[in-house]
Amino acid sequence: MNIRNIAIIAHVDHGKTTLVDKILHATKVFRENQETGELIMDSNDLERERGITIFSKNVSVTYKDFKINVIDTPGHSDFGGEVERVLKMADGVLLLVDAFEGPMPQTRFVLQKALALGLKPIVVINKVDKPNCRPDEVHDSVFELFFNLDASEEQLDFPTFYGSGKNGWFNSSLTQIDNISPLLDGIIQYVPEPKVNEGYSQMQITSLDYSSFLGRIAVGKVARGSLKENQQIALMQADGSIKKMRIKELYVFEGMGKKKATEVFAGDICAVVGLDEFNIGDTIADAENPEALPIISVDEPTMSMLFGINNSPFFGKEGKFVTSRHLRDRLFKETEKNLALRVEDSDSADSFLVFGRGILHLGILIETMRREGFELTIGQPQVLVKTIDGKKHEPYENLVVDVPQEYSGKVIDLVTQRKGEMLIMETKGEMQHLEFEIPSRGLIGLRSNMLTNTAGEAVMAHRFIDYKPWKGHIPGRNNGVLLSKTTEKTTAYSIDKLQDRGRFFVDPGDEVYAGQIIAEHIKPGDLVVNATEAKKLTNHRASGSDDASKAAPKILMTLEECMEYIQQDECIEVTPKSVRLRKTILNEEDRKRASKSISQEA
Ligand SMILES: Nc1nc2c(ncn2[C@@H]2O[C@H](COP(=O)(O)OP(=O)(O)OP(=O)(O)O)[C@@H](O)[C@H]2O)c(=O)[nH]1
Ligand SMILES: [Mg+2]
Repeated sequence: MNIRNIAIIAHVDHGKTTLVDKILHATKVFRENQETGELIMDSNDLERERGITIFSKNVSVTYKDFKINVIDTPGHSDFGGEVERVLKMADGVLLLVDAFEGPMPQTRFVLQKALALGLKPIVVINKVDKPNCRPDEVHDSVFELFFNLDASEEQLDFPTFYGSGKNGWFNSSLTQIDNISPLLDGIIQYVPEPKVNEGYSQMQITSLDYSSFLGRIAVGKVARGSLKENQQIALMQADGSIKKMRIKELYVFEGMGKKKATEVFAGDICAVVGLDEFNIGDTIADAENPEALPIISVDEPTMSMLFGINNSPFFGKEGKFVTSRHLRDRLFKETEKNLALRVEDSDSADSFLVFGRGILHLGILIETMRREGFELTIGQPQVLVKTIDGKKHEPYENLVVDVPQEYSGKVIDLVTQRKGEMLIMETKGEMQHLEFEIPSRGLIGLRSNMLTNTAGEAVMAHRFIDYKPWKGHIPGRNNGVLLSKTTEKTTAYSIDKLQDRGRFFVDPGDEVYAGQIIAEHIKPGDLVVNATEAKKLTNHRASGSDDASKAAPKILMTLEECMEYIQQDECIEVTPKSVRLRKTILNEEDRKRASKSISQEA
């Protein structure tokens, strides 16, 4: 059977998963009338809640005697390393670009990777149903991007399709139709068939799947020869070691699932069951004539956080896994599949340094662990500095902000305060398009500030560029916090009284502890307050009105917002049920002493 292997790549939210959904429908993967719902591909709980793709996924459809293996990839920049790896399974890519937004930082990154692998992209200008979209202009800027990324003549001559994944059509022109057949025909026509090399078995493991029945499953494209059920193979690892083992079962992708196979030939994407211990990047090779494929290089981490056991007074109340042993085992296990993650022991036996690609990358791990029943203490995210030629260097990123004209001044101010430099400013429809270069440090906490300052209208995206010289002091949070003086239940009475002091993170009736951050102070500087006082009882009780709280509803922050919010001397307590902000040193006296000794050192 003829095979086509394509990966769908794009900036976050440009519509990759929606397109995969439409491909599944168009090729009748589902029974007639089968209830499927939206974005069935984002199947993981966290993906559904956040509306983003975290893990790349394989599906396979049949169209006109062709088997098309489709790989959906995540668009968020923290998962760029994952995209880079799975591109190794593809012989072509669909580069999706939003017809309004045009190429964004991650468009550039994924395209660059695809071009470097010699793939010839098909460009899909998506979302042409959006009002004010500019498909022709976007097409021109995509061409310019190819050109700037040194695309070859052949790559520059890319085919373009236009349409709307949401409305279920794609065409080679802007003429609206009612299906996606032109795009499917385009895939068959423009994506080359996979190279089929004869010879001894060879497959590089480029991704990983889990099954509760089968355990860890190795996924990759068979590069040479074939793989057979029960075959004796050599697993060749990055450190040069070679382990002999046997393939228990083989699967190929079919629809959204997998189908058992006895032999899988070069060119097809295959899932291997029964390998004891393997890592992504390992080569499955012929047992007698083992030859490894080149090692996959992975993006270096740019950020670190301290993960510790929960040492708050509420320790152990809500979680199942609370010891440093649990924590350590879980973190090291994660590094087996989470390639961009690194874990190191710290000076303390109760905490570990976890290195990742960004706030979201680490946030997803914390959220996953909390759902598994872990309790943790998380420290402030730190960017990784490097010494290059004897000088301190830090990661820099490209930051793109699209914002209505009237707010552009504010955005520029905000980014400049954080040591960003503006590179580009241009008008895009009714929006102002701004591009900056900014130290990654400056990005931490920027998003929420940006949204408050632009009435929620700013759309921002950023992407790591390189390490560059240290840019000096960047101001942290402006406001101080209100800290609880006591360990008790907060009362409506106290919180009411403190309304003009700060904006609360807790509701009346919540249990709090001394040293917990319960509100943002309206001014700089921290304040220890009593939020747990009960109202003095009097004989005269105004009927009813006493209990009615006038307190504003508490501010809800996501885990990632909390990660960006806290300062050096603060941390986050994460349990399956709660996320609490706190000072690292809970006792007021100890805290004062510590901050004194720090300011003396400085
Ligand atoms: N107007 C419009 N919206 C679309 C279209 N295609 C997708 N969307 C919407 O855009 C949002 C993102 O779509 P997804 O398919 O999840 O985007 P994605 O590229 O997979 O996003 P990530 O996996 O997070 O990178 C969803 O709200 C979709 O409904 C389209 O053609 N037109
Ligand atoms: Mg997606």
